[in-house]
Amino acid sequence: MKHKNIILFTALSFVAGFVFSPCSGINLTSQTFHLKSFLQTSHKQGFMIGHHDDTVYGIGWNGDEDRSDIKSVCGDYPAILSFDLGRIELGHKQNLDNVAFDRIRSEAVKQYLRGGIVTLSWHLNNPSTGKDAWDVSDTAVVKKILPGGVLHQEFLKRLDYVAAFINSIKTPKGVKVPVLFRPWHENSGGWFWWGIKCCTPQEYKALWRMTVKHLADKGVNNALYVYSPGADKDAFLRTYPGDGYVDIAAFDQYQDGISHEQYVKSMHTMLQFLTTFGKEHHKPIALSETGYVTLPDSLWWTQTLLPILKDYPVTWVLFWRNARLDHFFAPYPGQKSAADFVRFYEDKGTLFCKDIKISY
Ligand code: BMA
Repeated sequence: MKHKNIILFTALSFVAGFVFSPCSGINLTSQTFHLKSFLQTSHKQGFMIGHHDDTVYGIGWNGDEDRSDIKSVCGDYPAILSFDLGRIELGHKQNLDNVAFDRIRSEAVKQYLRGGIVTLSWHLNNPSTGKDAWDVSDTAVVKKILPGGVLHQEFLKRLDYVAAFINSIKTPKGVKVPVLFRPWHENSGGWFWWGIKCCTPQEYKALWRMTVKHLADKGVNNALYVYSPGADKDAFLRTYPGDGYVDIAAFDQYQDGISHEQYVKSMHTMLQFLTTFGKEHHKPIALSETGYVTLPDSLWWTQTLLPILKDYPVTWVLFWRNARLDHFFAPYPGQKSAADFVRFYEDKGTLFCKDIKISY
């Protein structure tokens, strides 16, 4: 009975131009609701390809218009473009990787208008020490920013900058662009100030819920929330903020620092777990970051990644940034795995920008 009410309310609010999300109690814009519906079933067509900072720089270029290393290699943009909001919380004009927020906004709009999807991560500075996201020297930092903590009010102002930015991503016609917001990621590791070294599971969940609630209070109705700890199923469950606060269940796992065998094993373990979890909790699942830095294996795409993913209902797979010759995760023209990436692109299981059709 309750379920029927939700459907009815959803239908009514859709007519009114927004859609109530039974998850977080947020009135989603109709475009965001469409994206959410699309993500429920898109895995039946294949998994979408994503790349961080894809259209803002790559190997041997920076700031060019309409350029992308992935497009240069295979002829199409990724279905998902990822950008980072680190330092927006300080009111800065550029993020931690020197990409202007105005540029991120315009790239997000372009991606939406070409029918693609945008995701945002947030490597924010440590609000207690003022150092970067990797500063774990104050193990009480999360406690300090939660309600009742000495930095709580100050931290809400940082969240306000995020809300203002997400609210500001609009097409020339004034349509708010839906985004997949992925805060507080890789918390099962100890390298970020929101990770296991600096908060209890209860504090982490409180931080997550506070974030979702505060952004909603500030009018953010164009964000879906991606929860992505590391590849550790116990840790995934330990800090899961709850079905009402998460739209997509994901994880990050790289092949770096581990053997090929360890990578394959860890991916299968996590994907099997998430497949069951996703079905039980009605959440799409994703591999929100993966890659093999500098791609030393020329057949990595079709011999390692594709065989792992093909049997799971994975919604998207995202590769990290092409920052420099010792820190890139997608091929560029001439790179030794480029030919194999074209085979990966041609495989019917991979979805790039032109392969997806979202009825926004
Ligand atoms: C990390 C590295 C950093 C970068 C950060 C945010 O994984 O690539 O160099 O600053 O992501 O993009």
